[in-house]
Amino acid sequence: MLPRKIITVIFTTLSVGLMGSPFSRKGKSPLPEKGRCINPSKRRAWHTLPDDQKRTYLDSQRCVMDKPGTMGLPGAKTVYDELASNHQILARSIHSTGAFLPYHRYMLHAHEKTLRECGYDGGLPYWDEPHDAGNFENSDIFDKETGFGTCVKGNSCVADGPFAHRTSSIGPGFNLREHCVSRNLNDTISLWSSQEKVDDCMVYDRYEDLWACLYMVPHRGGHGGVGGTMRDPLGSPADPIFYLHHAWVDKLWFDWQEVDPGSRRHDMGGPNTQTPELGFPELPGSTEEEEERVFGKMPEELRRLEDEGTRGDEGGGKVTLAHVLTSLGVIPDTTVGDVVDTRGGYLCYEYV
Ligand SMILES: *[C@@H]1O[C@H](CO)[C@@H](O)[C@H](O)[C@H]1NC(C)=O
Ligand SMILES: [Cu+2]
Repeated sequence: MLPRKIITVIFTTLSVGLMGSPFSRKGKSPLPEKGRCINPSKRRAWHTLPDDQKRTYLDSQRCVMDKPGTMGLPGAKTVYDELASNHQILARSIHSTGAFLPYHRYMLHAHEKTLRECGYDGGLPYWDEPHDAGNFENSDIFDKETGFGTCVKGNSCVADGPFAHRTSSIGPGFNLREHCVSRNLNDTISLWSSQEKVDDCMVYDRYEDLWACLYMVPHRGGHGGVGGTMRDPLGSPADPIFYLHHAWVDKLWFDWQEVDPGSRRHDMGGPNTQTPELGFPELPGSTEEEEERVFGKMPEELRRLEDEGTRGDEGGGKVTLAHVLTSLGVIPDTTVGDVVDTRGGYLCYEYV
């Protein structure tokens, strides 16, 4: 099935067996402190990075995209595709649910690991979208030498820069059909990523309101502003700009938490699953209608993996700190509680 997952389970069992009992017998703390975070990596805005750092990031990104995948996930030919595949399979439990922010934070962490294996040792960059809102057209993030390639009006395949002529077999929607990575700039929609729209969300005091606001407005500003592949709610990670966009969304959650870390870092909520009558709230029609008209019928093997990844998500329930985050074996599963603090030990970074 998924060999790496089985290995993960074995390792987890082993390490609990090795570390748990001897420590507790001696009456010391039952487990060594779980990864302390002493020197958090710094996540910086792309437009502030020197060109050589931009190039290092882009080179590592290409390295991940050129490595053959090992997980056997449907449509995933490369290591890079494996997270895109996860995003497609689990799409309905990680969008318009309370797990939206924690899952994408976990996904960024997995993404960072893949880059590390390709020699990248800096902090993940983020796209400071308010800096470019309403003017994605002139953003230096789309530079064809030191950026992600030109983003043009009118849907077209990315034709220059480090990711020119890339294709993906994850998507569109639930399809597993090879298609080019495309963009279709819209600076009307990119205004949803403006500081004003961000501020509208930051007024909320409860996670339950925050996530929904970030999801519906600034998050969609980046996806719809870039357009093309980025506009596909399922297959969007095929465009590597996805990770810089989501690092920014993650920063918004981080910034909100920093206002009152004592309570906001542990504030969680939002529904566990999409409401079937609503599906994706930004799209017309129910889950079933979306599958018929927007995404295409979900193939059986994807459905089986979706079931596997969402077991335990009760319909009608709320997302809690105990909620499990899975990448179907790409990296070990964890819980929401492990990702709420970016300097908590499981994670070790901060936005500067
Ligand atoms: C940009 O998006 C807006 C809002 O969805 C839409 O009305 C408009 O037609 C789009 N512009 C282009 C050029 O596609
Ligand atoms: Cu997503």
